[in-house]
Amino acid sequence: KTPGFIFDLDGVIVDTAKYHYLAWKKLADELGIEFTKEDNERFKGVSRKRCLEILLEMGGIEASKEQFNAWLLEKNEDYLAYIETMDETEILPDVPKVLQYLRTNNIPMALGSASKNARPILEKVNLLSYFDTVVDGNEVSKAKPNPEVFLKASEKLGTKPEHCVVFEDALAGIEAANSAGMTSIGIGDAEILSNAKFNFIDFTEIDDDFLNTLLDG
Ligand code: B16
Ligand code: MG
Repeated sequence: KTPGFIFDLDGVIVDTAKYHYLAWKKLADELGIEFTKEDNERFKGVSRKRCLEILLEMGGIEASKEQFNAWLLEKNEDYLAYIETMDETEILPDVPKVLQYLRTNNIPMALGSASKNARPILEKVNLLSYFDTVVDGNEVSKAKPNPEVFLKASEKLGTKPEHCVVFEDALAGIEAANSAGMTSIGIGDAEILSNAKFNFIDFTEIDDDFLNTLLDG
């Protein structure tokens, strides 16, 4: 059996959280809502729509459907302006090393992200070609911790969920991987991602020996 490897995007492959933060902060300032970096933590792995709902709840603001959609659009346009100039230098440390090792071993790979902008970001940082399939926010309706995004990725890879390995930086993402019956690998603070099967600060800690243990099942 060949395992399938599934990667989250933001916080695993690139740090787009800082651009999401700037775009949300700009909107929050306009609406007179206080929004800090700590608040932004709650937005990680969460869909754009749900993020705006949370922001408006924080400010006690009720919006019509039209107004809600206009703010969603505004946030995304600002975000797109921030990521416009992204390039390879924004790839998180040692990610290409791991992707290259897996490719050399003919391991099927998928992206599993809540972002509707996942594909253009992978193109900008020149990593799209590593992925056999991309499952992103345009294809899923149920947000993490619902396992839909990862189950879809395993289906598209043709790999059973129990043979899939998921790299995630968000608690909700680890929960999603676990409830899909997949091997979860937390990237980031092990205390926050305490429900992951394995934990690493980043990909510099992941060596070929560890990957081989995953490949052997
Ligand atoms: P977009 P991931 C998530 O990406 C981000 O962590 C989250 O902060 C963001 O709101 C979400 O994508 C939607 O992004 O506005 O581009 O559709 O971590 O699931 O790769
Ligand atoms: Mg993430």
